[in-house]
Amino acid sequence: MDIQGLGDKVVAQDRRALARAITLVESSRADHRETAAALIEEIRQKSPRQALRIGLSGTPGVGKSTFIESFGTFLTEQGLRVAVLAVDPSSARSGGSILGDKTRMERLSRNPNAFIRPSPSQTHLGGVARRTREAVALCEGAGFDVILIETVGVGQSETVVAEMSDLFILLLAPAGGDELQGVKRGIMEMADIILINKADGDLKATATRTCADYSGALRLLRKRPQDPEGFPKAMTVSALEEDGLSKAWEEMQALTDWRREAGHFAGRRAAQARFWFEEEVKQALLAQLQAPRARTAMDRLGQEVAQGAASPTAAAQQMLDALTKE
Ligand SMILES: Nc1nc2c(ncn2[C@@H]2O[C@H](COP(=O)(O)OP(=O)(O)OP(=O)(O)O)[C@@H](O)[C@H]2O)c(=O)[nH]1
Ligand SMILES: [Mg+2]
Repeated sequence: MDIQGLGDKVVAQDRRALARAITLVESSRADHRETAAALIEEIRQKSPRQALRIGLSGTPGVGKSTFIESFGTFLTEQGLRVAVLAVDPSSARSGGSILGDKTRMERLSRNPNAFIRPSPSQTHLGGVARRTREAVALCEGAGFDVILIETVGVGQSETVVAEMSDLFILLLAPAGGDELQGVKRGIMEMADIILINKADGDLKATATRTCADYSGALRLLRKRPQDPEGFPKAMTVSALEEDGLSKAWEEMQALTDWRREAGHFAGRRAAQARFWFEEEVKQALLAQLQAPRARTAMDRLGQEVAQGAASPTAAAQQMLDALTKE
């Protein structure tokens, strides 16, 4: 494969080349992995562009797709180029979440300044995380200004998305009653901005109340060094009526500008790069354990341990020695 040629095309904002490049990073074939790594490096050197990476999470039905459609369109109207990616560990659920509701993103998917890439049908979160992170790098190299990374709010995928985003947005629905919808504290602590969606029609008053509840809850959280006064904050929006979108964008920009000036933006990216480096090493080590020879050794040592012929510690040491010797 002509890596340089493909890299040139991606940097020149050729959409088909970008789609091909993403297909390459999605592949788990060893030779593809090598080519993909070379391609990413090639593009990184050709195009040191930086996009604003916005992670977006919310439970099924909260309006993520509708929000991405209207907010993405709004951003393109501001003259920005927008890429949409997804981390969906449960994509087996609907066979690729974004594709499943392409209809909800019809306008955006036809927009020449937007690029939507559905989640690949991989179930292993580690694989999806790597693929998305590399797709983010490719979209950045292709000069997108904003990259929206969507995830459905179940399980660990929020953490994965937060670890590859500059801003993390939590989308919530208006809720009656005084309980905070069982949103886990850990997830609230990751949020930079909470958007209460569906603040329209009959739901508007409830949305305003929910927003006040969350504003209160956010004030009770421990202050984070990466936040200026007033953040994290809760706001209401209506993705359907396209209301509150420019206000939300203003807040995102204000927060980003502040973080850039205070050094937190670069600091967070540096910490994330380090995190993913360590993650890659761990994944690679785990993969080594799956190799046939390693599995045979694991079985043999496992039996010895079970029969009392070796202690777990000693057997583990033998196993690690065998791995590093290979
Ligand atoms: N009233 C109102 N309804 C909305 C709004 N945003 C989304 N909806 C509706 O909520 C339903 C779910 O919206 P989606 O955008 O598909 O939600 P989602 O979070 O992408 O859902 P999953 O893909 O299943 O996780 C749809 O019927 C939307 O029309 C809004 O701002 N106001
Ligand atoms: Mg959706």
